[in-house]
Amino acid sequence: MDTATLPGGLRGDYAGARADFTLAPGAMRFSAADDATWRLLHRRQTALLPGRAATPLRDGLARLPFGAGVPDFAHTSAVLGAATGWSIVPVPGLIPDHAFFDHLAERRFPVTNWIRRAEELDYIVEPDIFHDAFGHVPLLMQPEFAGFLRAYGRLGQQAARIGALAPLARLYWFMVEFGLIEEDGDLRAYGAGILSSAAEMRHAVEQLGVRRLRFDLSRVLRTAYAIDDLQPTYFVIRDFAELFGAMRLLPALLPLARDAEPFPPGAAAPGDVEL
Ligand code: HBI
Ligand code: FE
Repeated sequence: MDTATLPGGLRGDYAGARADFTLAPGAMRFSAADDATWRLLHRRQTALLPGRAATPLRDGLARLPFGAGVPDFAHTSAVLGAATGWSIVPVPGLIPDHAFFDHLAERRFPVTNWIRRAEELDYIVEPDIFHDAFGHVPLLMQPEFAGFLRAYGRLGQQAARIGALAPLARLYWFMVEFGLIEEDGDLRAYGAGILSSAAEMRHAVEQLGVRRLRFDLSRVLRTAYAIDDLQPTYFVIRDFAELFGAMRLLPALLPLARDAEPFPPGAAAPGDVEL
């Protein structure tokens, strides 16, 4: 169990995980309190979506069985599979990059098999099932984005071989966790880290003084980020085709970004196009 590359103190059941870091589907035990926590988070975040969340995200969410309580993995995988061929697999929490990339490359999205405690409602360090399922799964119902994430997983395996995981992790952070998209001339959120957080949703879409930049792959690959605060910088795509198209440039840009000095979180950089 090579958990050596993981941060310490993770709360999930890593001892019970298999070599690919998945847990047996039956291993899940959610209490009535967990269901109540899920429903509270689901209700609060769903109320924030109109005028802030991207339409494909809202369309995907409407087709998923997420309203009654903590989602059932088999039922969610059946709906997701019919839409884009993806499934969700239970994991104890964050898993090593190589395992994560392997799952994405095979169209399996790792979803944590526990939910935050009531006192963690507004902020949790590790991704729990609400972040993973409510934040990431609805967009996996969208074929273009699902295709991008599979291509990302395949590239992760290559990036690991050339020591370019850091720039690739920045692409995931800015464009999967905190991505913004233009929609009919307005700004909309599609990143999972935004959609699963009330504070980040308002900050990303409405806060003044936040740096919102036109998506530029080289800039994203060189932009450092802090994981424990609201983001000072976001990147905005025109549509998912722009993000998908950028994947062609990655093999050439990854080694350059690997060897370049990263821009500090929130800093301006030459060539930035602010929105
Ligand atoms: N593990 N379960 C889980 N979920 C993630 O989003 C995740 C991960 N491991 C690594 C990781 N994300 C990022 O470092 C990616 O950039 C690889
Ligand atoms: Fe995430």
